[in-house]
Amino acid sequence: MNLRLHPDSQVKNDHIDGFRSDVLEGLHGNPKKLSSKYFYNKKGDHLFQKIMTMPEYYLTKSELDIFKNKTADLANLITPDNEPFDLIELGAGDAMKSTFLLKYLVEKGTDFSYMPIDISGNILSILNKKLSQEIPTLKIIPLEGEYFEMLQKAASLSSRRKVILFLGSNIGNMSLEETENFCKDLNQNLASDDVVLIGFDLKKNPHIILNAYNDKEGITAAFNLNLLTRINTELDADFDLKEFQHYQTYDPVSGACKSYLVSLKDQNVTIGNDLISFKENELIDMEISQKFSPEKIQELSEKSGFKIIGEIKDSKKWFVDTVWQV
Ligand code: AVJ
Repeated sequence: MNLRLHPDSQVKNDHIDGFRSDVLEGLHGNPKKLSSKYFYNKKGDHLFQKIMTMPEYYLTKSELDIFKNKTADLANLITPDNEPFDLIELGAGDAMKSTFLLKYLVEKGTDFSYMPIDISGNILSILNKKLSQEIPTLKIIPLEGEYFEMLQKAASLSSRRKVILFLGSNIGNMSLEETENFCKDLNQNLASDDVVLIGFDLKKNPHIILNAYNDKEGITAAFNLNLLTRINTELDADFDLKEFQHYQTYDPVSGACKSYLVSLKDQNVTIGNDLISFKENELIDMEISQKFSPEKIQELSEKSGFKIIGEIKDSKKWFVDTVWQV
């Protein structure tokens, strides 16, 4: 595997500068936009862990059902011959689901290293600590940063066959166009026996989907608002959190589940030396969590040059883990 730099990652050698310029560019645009990849600071990691335990947030439970109860099937799809390989996880988080697969492979005596990639150094150190206790013999190489940058790093550390995990419908945080480009890039940079395990949240009753992102307790709202707090502290800004309100939508036709923050009045916000003006009811586009039909998944794989060699659904058939080969 010989990965190119993703165009996105080339400008971002410095963490804060990338954050500042992304935020300013997004808020100077029309419509205003912030990137959900910045949700994951320490507080954001904690809020997302709370989201995963909410009864409404079925995604984690559905995929956990697959990883817990269909572990052998998963292992068979990604490593049919049990030959040595590297297991790279994009957006690993706390690796709660993948731990079941890791344990299974270690018990089977499979020779592999685990390379979790995440944008949050905080969650990676939690993961590292937890996994070294739970599976002491596992070789863990945590990689903090953006997906493609760290994939390249992983490829430079080892030349074994790659199995890439991209779970939790993390792929849904990109627009459909970005998703297609991402999959094409991935395809161009993998060797022919490498595989990618991608988790997709499937279209289902729209109430179930909307409720997962619109909890009464306001945890999802706090998760969104936390990005404004992060901008306040890290970029010297003065967002008044009381004057922004979370608004969630789901369009069952396109499958786009989107979150916004609504400005509750005409107001100015300063970010360092920059001034951003909001009209009353003006929106900040915060996050997309795209939902997929089986046909769309098939189409995406074909357009990006992959072949789907297997898929496993949870018992409710709400979520699917698919295995893609070049
Ligand atoms: C971590 C990207 C899979 O989009 O479902 C949860 C993030 N946002 N609730 C998702 C999220 C609001 C989550 N992913």
